[in-house]
Amino acid sequence: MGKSLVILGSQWGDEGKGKIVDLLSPDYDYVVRYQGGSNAGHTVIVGDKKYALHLIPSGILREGKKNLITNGVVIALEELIAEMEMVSDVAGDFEGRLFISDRAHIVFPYHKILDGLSEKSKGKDKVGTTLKGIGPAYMAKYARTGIRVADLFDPPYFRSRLESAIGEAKDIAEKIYGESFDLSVDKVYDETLRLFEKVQNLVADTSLMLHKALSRGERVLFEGAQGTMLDIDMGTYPYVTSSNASALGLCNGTGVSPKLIGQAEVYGVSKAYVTRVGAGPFPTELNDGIGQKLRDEGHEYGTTTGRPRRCGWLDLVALRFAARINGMDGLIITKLDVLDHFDEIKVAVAYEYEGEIIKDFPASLKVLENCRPVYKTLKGWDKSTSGLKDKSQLPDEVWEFIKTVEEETGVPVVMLSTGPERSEYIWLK
Ligand code: 2SA
Ligand code: MG
Repeated sequence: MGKSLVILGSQWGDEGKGKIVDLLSPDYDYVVRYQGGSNAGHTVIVGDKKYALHLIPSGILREGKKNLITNGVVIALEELIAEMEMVSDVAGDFEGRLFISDRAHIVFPYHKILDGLSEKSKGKDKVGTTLKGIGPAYMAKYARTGIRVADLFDPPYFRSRLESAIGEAKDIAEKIYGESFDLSVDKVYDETLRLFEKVQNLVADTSLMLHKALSRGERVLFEGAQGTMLDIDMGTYPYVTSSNASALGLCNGTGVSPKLIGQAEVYGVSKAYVTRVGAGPFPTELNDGIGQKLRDEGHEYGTTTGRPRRCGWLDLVALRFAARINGMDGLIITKLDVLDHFDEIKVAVAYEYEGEIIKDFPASLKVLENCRPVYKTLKGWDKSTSGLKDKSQLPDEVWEFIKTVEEETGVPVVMLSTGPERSEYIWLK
């Protein structure tokens, strides 16, 4: 009997969490998605097939694992069902394998419309959302106008909630954004119930399930989506997502006591460099040939939207911050091989702001925008690390890179991912 484990993004998302969760899931009984929605894009490669998961936990690709979508997630039913169809060849029967919280909120078409209108109205200050309706769905949840999975079992109640929600969404569109949209209550109502019929047998009290599982000492793997720096409370607000994408979201997102969650270990996943999609501060961003080389070598384009990702050197100020707020027990570094052919590799160890050295990640957007990274320059290794499986094969310069990361963050690097395949990794601990 081992501990449960939390895997989360230490940066701005796309750190390669999907592959890591898939890799580690054989040792766990449950895999749990607890926040975000179909804005996530977790890519897992199995043999010659590539699966891009958005809502379903990556454990679905492993036989016998129970996969939970808990109350903190916002669910677009049409996307959930499309995804179930996509993985059905490996997943087999979903009953007993996929569970959906009765307390999770539903993302409706009007949330997606409002996401688009909100972004449009912001002009050049837009957040660069995935347009999946995530922000408006969480807004509805906190405004207490949201509709939950449990409500769909009571069609008259659902219909009355839907009528007022659509009315309100139209009002917001007109009064705030000066635009109108056409969406009939009947159509959304019928379509939602038609889709719900396909998944209603999967609905469960996932809070209770998890409480029991953890109390019995069963092993749970919690799969974070997006990344710590996109966390609604601790990220680069307002350029964040609308959920707690750090470990801070675990209790409210699962409905499980901190006492039980606190027994789990926490591993943060970080690329060997940094990427970000969407707008917002990014102190180590490189708008030059080096940034382009990282993008090309790392194939840095969004899984959900195909957008080119912004690229830059590893930011250890941000990583130190992520290590602290998540209580990280270990770091997993992915895409090391993208750095294989650079003469020099830089890592930011501090920021300089108005002549002062800052080592703690600041809250203020203004301060962040004017922070200049203070780099430590490391020697490149100019050898291929792609696909390596044994730590004795790692060049000395890679060990130097790892040592710097460990010293600056105070967290041991426990694993390196050396390629997209399931088998391409090295345990260092
Ligand atoms: P949203 O849609 O409201 O959550 O957008 C708010 C911000 O959060 C960022 N965000 C992401 N960043 C990286 N990866 C994400 N998932 C997909 C992927 C994204 C894609 O894995 O590639 O395909 O483009 C993700 N989801 C949200 C978003 O860029 C905004 O900055
Ligand atoms: Mg992703």
